[in-house]
This record gives sequence, C-alpha cells and structure tokens, in this order.
Amino acid sequence: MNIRVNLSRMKADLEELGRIGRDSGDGLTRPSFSRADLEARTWLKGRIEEAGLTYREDGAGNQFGRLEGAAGPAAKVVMAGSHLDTVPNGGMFDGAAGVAAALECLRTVREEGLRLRLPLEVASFTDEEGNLIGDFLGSRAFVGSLNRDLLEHGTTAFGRPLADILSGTPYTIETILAASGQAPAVEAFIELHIEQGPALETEGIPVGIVDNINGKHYRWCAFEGESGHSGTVPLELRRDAFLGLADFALRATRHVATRHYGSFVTIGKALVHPGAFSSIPRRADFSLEFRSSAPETMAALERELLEIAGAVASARRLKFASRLMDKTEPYHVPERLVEVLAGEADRLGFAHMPVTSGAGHDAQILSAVTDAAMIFIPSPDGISHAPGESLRWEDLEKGANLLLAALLRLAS
Ligand code: HGY
Ligand code: MN
Ligand code: MN
Repeated sequence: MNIRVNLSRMKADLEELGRIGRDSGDGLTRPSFSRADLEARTWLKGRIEEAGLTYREDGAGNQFGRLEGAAGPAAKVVMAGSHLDTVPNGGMFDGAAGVAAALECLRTVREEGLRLRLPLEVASFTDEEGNLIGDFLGSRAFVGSLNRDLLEHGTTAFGRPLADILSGTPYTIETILAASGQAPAVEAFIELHIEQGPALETEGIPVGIVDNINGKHYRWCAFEGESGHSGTVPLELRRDAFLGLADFALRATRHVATRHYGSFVTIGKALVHPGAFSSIPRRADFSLEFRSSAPETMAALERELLEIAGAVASARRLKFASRLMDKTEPYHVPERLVEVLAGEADRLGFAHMPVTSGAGHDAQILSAVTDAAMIFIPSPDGISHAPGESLRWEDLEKGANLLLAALLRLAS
C-alpha cells in the first residue's frame, strides 16, 4: 500500500497545539492537569472525534482514539502516540509531534477506507515529564506499575499532594490505580519523537531507529553541616554544606566522564539553607540524576556516586543523606520491531541509523506490557526542553510516513 500522510494537516495541528500553554518566556508550560493541559486535552478530544475515531479516556486521563479492525474489538491493538504535557518553558514538539503523527496516521487509514486486521489506537499519556509524582504517571498507570503509597503521600513538583492537583478533574488516586484494568491488550506500541540530541543532525540522517532507551535514576540528596557568621568563623573551622555539594558535583562529574564515558550525571536543582549572604550554609539539598544504557552501569553508578558523597561528607565533617525519587530501567528494543522499521524505511527510501535514546519515553514504560519501539526525527542544534526546540517539517513527514507504514504492516 502506498498511502501517505497529509503534512499540511499535521503542521496545522502542531501549530494550533503550539499556541496552547504559551508562557512569558516564549516557550510552552503545559504540565498535566494545568489549565493549559486541560485545554490541550479538549483540543485533542475534538481532533480525534473529527477524525471519525472512537474517543475514550482511562482513569489516569490517558486519551485514546480508536479505529476498529476486522478481527473485532477483543483483538490486540496496535498503538502509536506520545504525550502532550511539557516541562516548564519547554518546546512545542516534545511529545506533541508523536501524538500529531499518530493521529494523522489513523486519520489517513480511515480516509483511505482501509480495513486492517487489528485495531489501531492513537494514545496521549498523562504526565510523561514528571511534574506530578515521578515521571510517566499516565503510562505507568496504563501498565499497572504505580505505587499507591507514593501517589497518596508523595509531593508533586508544585509542592502540593497529587490529590490536590487532581481536585477539579474527573480523576482521583483510585481512578488512576484502576486505569490498568481498563487497558486493552497491545500487540505493539510505536512512538515517534524528536531526538532531543545532536546525533541525527550531526550525521545528516532524517530518521533514527531507536535501539536502546537509557535508564534513569533520580535521588533527592542533602549535605548537612553547621551554620555560622561568614565574617568570624575561620575557613578551616567551617562545616560548609555548600562546599560539600560543590566538591561532590565536580568529583561525581569527573568520575562518570572518565570511568563511565557515555553515561550521564546531572545536578539540576539545588537549595542552600539558610540562604543568607552572611551565613555559612548549614544545609544543601539537591537533585542527583544519572542515566545509562546498561543495567550493570546503572548499579555501578548508584554504588560509586553514593561512595563519593560519603567520602566528601567525612572529609568535610558533614552528614550526607539521600532518598530515591524515581528510576527506570534501560530498555533494549526488540529486534522484530527494529527490523519492521528498518525494512519499511528502506522500502520508502529513507536514510536511517540506529540511535540510543538518552531521554526517557513512554515507550520504555509500555515495554512492560508489549513490544515497544521508537522513531526519532532530528532536533536542529540538538535543542529540546527549551523554547528553541524545533524540527524540520520534511523530517516529520518522513517519520510519520514510516510510522504509517509500520502500523499498516503490524496491523495487517
Ligand atoms: O526525563 C526524561 O528523559 C523525559 O524527558 N521525561
Ligand atoms: Mn517526550
Ligand atoms: Mn521531555
């Protein structure tokens, strides 16, 4: 079958969606269940219904559009999609490109009057970005891997409990936990996404076929020392928590760069107490995030980075404590899907290359219940999670046509 997506329709969808949640920093701030997100949800529901697909939501607010297949409603579904939520001051294509491409594929199949063997679904998952409780709230709800205790007692990025954020929406912790019971059996899941890194752009290749998705480990940590007057306590007598953090940050980065090249470590958030210019920092709270594509490297990084923190604490007469906030395992994409995507890309005449995803994605979570794969398209200048995030429309068209070809093959 030689059917193709309609780029101008996808472009119009993304431009319209890109106006929902505009912030003062010329980016998009559309965290799940915010006013902007609720507006985007309404927009997506309308587009799904206009496309003649059957709309549904589950208890976690995950949104779906369905096109029935000849094998009937109980058959396994071939699913494609991503997420509509964004990081604060993010870009307009992270997640949205995958939802728009999946919607366009199903719209095209329906318009062509094709009756495939298996049903197709477009999916948009709640809170991929982790503004609520850990990353991937929606896709974790879908696969049934959520922790009730965390949902009830965890604190969201807004400093408020989840139940607070949910008030005023049709969802509760109970409906979120019940979402997996509503999930259909899935034959395969494919997510189109911007690469968010420089690999495809550097090689000048329009399509990436993801072979691995890095695991991520995220802890909230603290060094504890002793406050004092910045003008009277001699340097050699201080127990300065900020210096502990600074020392750890440099040693941890050097360690990962030299002993685990290709893995990542980031301290993205730090709070110094009491935070006065004339007080020696008594406490430094900070986020510690590390990522790698190998499970054994993730285990080594956890052990070694905590050892470094302990060594810094004892050298500086500080206390160190940390707690796990969230973690995902590295994911290796099954050969059968890599072969489908590579075969269809060859048939379409698209140059492609294997890419490891440094970013986490819903596909990684869906892999708990089905085979999941990803199609990457280039991120000009490798920019993402920032207002400058962009894509080239001709690359999106290639990626979406590859997605369409893969869906037709998997559902036939
Ligand atoms: O953190 C991640 O990699 C994803 O963007 N949530
Ligand atoms: Mn994303
Ligand atoms: Mn993201």
